[in-house]
Amino acid sequence: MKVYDAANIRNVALVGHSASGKTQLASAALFDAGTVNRFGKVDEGTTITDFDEEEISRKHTLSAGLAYAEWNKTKINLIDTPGMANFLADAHAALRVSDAAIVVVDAVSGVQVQTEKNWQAADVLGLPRVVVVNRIDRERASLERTLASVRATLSRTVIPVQLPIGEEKQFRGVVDLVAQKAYVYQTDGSGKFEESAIPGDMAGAAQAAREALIEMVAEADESLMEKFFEAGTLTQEQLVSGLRSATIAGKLFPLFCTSSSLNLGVQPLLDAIIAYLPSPADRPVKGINPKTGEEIERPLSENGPPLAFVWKTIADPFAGRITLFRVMSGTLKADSTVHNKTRDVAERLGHVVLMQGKTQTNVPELKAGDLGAVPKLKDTLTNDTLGDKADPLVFPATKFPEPVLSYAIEPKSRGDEDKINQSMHRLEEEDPSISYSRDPQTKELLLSGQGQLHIEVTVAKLKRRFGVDVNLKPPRIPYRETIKASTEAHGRHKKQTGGHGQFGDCKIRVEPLPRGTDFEFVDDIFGGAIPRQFVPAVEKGIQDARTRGYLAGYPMVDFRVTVFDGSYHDVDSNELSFKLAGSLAFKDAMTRARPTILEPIMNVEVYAPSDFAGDLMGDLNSRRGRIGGMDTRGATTVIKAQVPMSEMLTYEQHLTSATGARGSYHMEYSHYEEVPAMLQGKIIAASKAERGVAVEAE
Ligand SMILES: Nc1nc2c(ncn2[C@@H]2O[C@H](COP(=O)(O)OP(=O)(O)OP(=O)(O)O)[C@@H](O)[C@H]2O)c(=O)[nH]1
Ligand SMILES: [Mg+2]
Repeated sequence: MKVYDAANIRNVALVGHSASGKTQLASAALFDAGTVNRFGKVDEGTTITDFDEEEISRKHTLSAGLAYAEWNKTKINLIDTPGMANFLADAHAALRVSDAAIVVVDAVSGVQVQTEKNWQAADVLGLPRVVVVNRIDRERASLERTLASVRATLSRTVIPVQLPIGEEKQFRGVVDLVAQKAYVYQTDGSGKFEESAIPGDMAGAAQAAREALIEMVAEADESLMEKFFEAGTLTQEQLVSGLRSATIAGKLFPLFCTSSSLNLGVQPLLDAIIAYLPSPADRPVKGINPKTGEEIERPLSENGPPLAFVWKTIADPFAGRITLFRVMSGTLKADSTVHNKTRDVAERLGHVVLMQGKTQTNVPELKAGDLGAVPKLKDTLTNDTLGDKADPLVFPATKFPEPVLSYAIEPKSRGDEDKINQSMHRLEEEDPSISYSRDPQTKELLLSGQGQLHIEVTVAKLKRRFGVDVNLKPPRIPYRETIKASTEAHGRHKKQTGGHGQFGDCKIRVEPLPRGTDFEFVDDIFGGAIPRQFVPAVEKGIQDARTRGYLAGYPMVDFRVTVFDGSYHDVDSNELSFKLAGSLAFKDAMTRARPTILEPIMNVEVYAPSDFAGDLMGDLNSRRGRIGGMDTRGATTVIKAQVPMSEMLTYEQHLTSATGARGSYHMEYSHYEEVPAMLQGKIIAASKAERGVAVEAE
């Protein structure tokens, strides 16, 4: 295996809405480049990048997959990313180590919600992009409509550099507006094509589209603009180099046409990746000095000590951890030691490998700009920086989304709990957007993630990879409790049994605080009414009581407790007594402080064809949602609303059936609000029933 210089590497992430054909496109590219000799199909479970059993059985990418192809002496690293909302975190992680994004759009559906999310993520990272309009062979496919949707939602400066020859069943190839040639394909998946002149019936359209392209390229650069005005056009060289610079600068987004399942139009896309997208050498290395917070920027260099950023970890039950990184600078060699700068430990690298999906190939070294992996690292995790101890530069961590939904899991067979803990820990390393913990109140094992599907997939991985079977219990809503009135209260613990007695006594004031402030404790004791050393015990008693809640066992938040008086006994007072006094005072306060239940409210965005807008809004209303706005983007309506989390648990199924799977949604936690009085009784009863069971089981 060759070692490639940065100038001969392209790192691109395939991003876009689910089912736009990213995995199929990666598969066609690998086949056309001769990397594999069989054209893998998503529908047959034979692609390189969807290798996980869960991905194969669900026919969706669930985790970013890395592969590479050599094309015209250039190594193209392709990262195939998930398009489903629950798994978007991995697409963002992939963009962090890419120099450009290939945004794949379905020629029938146009831009969909995850396409936009990925576009915005690429925007934030300043990544150049090309747009690929895929699935042009499908019924109702249209470049014109798709282009309109792309321009309305992504950017006005998306510009076709190809036109499709035929659409729907007649799709046969592409006209290249730069080379002014036609490529007409065989439709047997072989990827074979013939180069010819532009078909006569397309000459006019091709001419007009080329002129539009030339104008856009000229507009992106002042000196080209002058040349354009002088000559009325651009030379071929000016067009090609102008298009490249404008694309790299993020001013233009060239658009290509493909059918990845027919393997049609893929080689011109590979040519374009090399011609128009930046190599790692074209982009500076950017990091921070964590000690000073100062930003560090330097040109990429193949010399000097290695510097690498870990963007992903795979948890393999047999091989252990596989750590995927990008060499940001220098050369990373097998059999060497590097410093993990994030954790300040040395890491011994045994093998350095290339990843072709799940297949690892040993290489002696990887140069700056390249993507690869190391198996079996001891301490290194996703988001770590590896390199030279003396170099201050560290790469900022990719922010993974906080989990929005929790399910309780229970082992199917007793005694599996240790194994679950270990395996879940490994899966957490692989997927930082899940979290696993034990509920301190109910002692249940909680698995939290980005949505129901995310939880189900995680549980399926647990079973397939680690052989542990669990039951999923209904999701729990993280309710909270709070108070609505201020009051004073008194707690006294007194016990006289034989020798030593117990005595603690305190008076407290409780007051509501604004949402999100959690809890405050104020010590307002004067004159030693409670001796100093016992005040923390009072606080501890109140803390314990408030985490157990009052109405329904949910933690109480957003209030202040001031302890302002009390009394003690020289002999009988001790910590335990004051703790109990604190807890008694808390309970006494709750009888007058008007306790109530809070529920999490989600920010929800629903995307669907406009015909469904009315029904979907009605449904959100019936889920106690507040509609915040409505927006039309092409044929898609975006509804924004705030909806209680408890009402959204069944939304995925509802949206799918209501829109024939054409709608999608995104939600994230917003804030807590009081549960309407008429619903509180139900929550209290459910919680009591649940806790009753938990107590019995103990
Ligand atoms: N007709 C047609 N079908 C396609 C084309 N590309 C992909 N498909 C099919 O569309 C479905 C989805 O393709 P994938 O490649 O898995 O889509 P994806 O974008 O990777 O989807 P996620 O992994 O969920 O993000 C599969 O059934 C493919 O066979 C195409 O160009 N034409
Ligand atoms: Mg995929």
